[in-house]
Amino acid sequence: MTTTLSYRLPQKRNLVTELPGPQSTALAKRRQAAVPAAIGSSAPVYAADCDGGIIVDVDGNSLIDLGSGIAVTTVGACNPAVAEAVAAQAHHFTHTCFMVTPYEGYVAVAEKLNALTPGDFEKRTGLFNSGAEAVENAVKIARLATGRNGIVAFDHAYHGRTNLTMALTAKTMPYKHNFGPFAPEVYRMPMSYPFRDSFGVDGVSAAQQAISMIDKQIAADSVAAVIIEPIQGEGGFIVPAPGFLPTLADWCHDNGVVFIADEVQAGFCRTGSWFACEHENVVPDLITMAKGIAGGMPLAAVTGRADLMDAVHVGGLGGTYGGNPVACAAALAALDQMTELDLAGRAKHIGDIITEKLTATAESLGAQNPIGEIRGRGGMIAVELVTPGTIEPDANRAKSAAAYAFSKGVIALTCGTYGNILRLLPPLVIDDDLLNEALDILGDAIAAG
Ligand code: PLZ
Repeated sequence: MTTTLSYRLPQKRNLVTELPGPQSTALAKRRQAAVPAAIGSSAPVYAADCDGGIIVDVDGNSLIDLGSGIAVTTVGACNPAVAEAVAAQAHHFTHTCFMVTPYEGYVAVAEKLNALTPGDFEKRTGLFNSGAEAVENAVKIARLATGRNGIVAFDHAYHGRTNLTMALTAKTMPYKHNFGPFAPEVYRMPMSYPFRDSFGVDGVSAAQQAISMIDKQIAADSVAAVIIEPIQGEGGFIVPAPGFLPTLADWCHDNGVVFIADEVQAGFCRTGSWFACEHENVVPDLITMAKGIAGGMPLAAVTGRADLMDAVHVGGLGGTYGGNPVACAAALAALDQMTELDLAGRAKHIGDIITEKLTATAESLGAQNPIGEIRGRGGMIAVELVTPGTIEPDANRAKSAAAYAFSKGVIALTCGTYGNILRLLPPLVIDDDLLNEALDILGDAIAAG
């Protein structure tokens, strides 16, 4: 890599107490009395400081971060350019409400996203606060612009926790269970999941099956939009087989259906390109974005074809905080950092390191190897754990491997419909040595069962 990364905190794992330590345990006690148990934490040490690939907790432990706060801190959690932009903006104004007194930062973020997203047609961008809110707005726009109601989502999909996005999300526990009734006119189709479905790497046939089901169950002229994560996140870092996304996008195009790419998790250099749909040259009509966009500040966006976006009546979209000026300043700095530090290039480099190391782990375990598949792109890699010699999901192994890694100071998240996936999404500014150390520990964690 040509870019040199610099850090404020030492990029070294260092444990000085058991995890969680006494200070974190004391905070957990206060939390228990103040915060509902429904809101969980997968690595329950309380953060005191973060930089690069390191999270320092309140007891002085330094842990290695392989989760980026669920794919958010792509440029680091204290990127100096972001921190300066946030402070500078906060000294002038933290809020006016773009719907009351607008400001340049919002317009500049919109211009930037219109230029960065795929498609050489005229675009518009609306800014919101969370991934779920971006998805809600994309659906509103698609319905209004087409005059149709039906929305197609996929098996294993995750789109959020609001009422409409719960309806779009596939998995009931923990996201939907007993939270219904859900929004109507949402239809679920089979996803291409090469490791598990009968189509394997034949993405075109997998898409044709979904299309024929859409035709039979809904009819194209009742479908407003197809929404899909180009690489599914919470569902298990599922990369659809080649041809799946382009075939669906073509069908949408031919039938006046809005193709929405939910890039909330996979966007912003995470997969080795600005957006995951670019790997197959898919050009969505609308793209939803959040997470990595603003270096950790809450911001989300819908970018898409001007004719769709401008179909909505004046006043039809908005929200008090949408496109907050501090978040916009952070986004402008974070997006510049992605280019300056070549984070798309670093994502590929990180993906190569992870894949090579975990492949070696899998080989070293011989007949006892529980790694069914290592997949993903760039800095978004999944390890799917199974009973050795089968494709039977092994959720316990994922749980115990994550727990083992945590006990050694490595934060690794799990995901997947079957809960059997370790997902790696380190900050893209993680140092190579630190990443390698984390992977050694993760290898031991997987082997330990
Ligand atoms: N679309 C593709 O990945 C958020 C959820 C964590 P919000 N994923 C992390 C959890 O358990 O709540 C996500 C996503 C995709 C939409 C969303 C929703 O984004 O910013 O969490 O609303």
